[in-house]
Amino acid sequence: MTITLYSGPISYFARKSEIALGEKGLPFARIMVPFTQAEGYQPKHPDVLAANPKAQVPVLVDGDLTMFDSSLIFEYLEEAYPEPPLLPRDPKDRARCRMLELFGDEILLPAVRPIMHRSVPPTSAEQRHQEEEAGQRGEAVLLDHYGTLEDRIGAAGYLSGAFSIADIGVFMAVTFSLRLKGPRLDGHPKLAAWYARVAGRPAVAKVVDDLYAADRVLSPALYS
Ligand SMILES: N[C@@H](CCC(=O)N[C@@H](CS)C(=O)NCC(=O)O)C(=O)O
Repeated sequence: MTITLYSGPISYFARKSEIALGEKGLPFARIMVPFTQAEGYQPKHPDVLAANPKAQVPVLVDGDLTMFDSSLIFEYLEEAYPEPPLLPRDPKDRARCRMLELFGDEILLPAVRPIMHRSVPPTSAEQRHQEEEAGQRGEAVLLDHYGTLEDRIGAAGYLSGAFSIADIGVFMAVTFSLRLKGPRLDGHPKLAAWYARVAGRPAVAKVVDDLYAADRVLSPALYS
């Protein structure tokens, strides 16, 4: 039975799910919900409204299961389709891996939010100046976290043993920062090498190419 994923063209969380499905080699039908910079996720897709009380993507349908939330989708995919694994085996290592995935969503992404204004044209020079002041504070926080992550890359070249959901989460946050012209990784050579390593994985590259293709259409302010 085919898996269906409701995704969004520049949805941080839905693109995480796409990477996990790709890494596990699971074919899926993708339904892109409407998104524009002006209207956001309006109008909401009726299937997403029916499936998720938070009215958010990703939503995954697998047979008689309909579920939402990218981290819960990781958990489901790992249990239902264990090979190849996207979490370590040892319970404590699994806990560490989950915390790093959460670090991407709940620590890095909030530091990226203050630069999200860059994806739309400025309404006034004064407003953009104020937005950029907040943005620069976010960038300083990000750089601080990059320093921490620099020491977290393990012997296998990934964040939590072999490639895992920790890499997917942190990679997506760093990708969002880079697409929003956030701080470059040059000052953090191990993190930069990790980023290139993750970006080079076929399942990741496919999603990133697709994300940037959508972004060039939806966020011309970033590409002018
Ligand atoms: N914790 C959720 C967050 C999902 C989320 O915020 N999705 C965004 C797109 S990246 C969304 O659908 N936003 C529309 C809205 O909140 O109205 C997850 O991990 O899936």
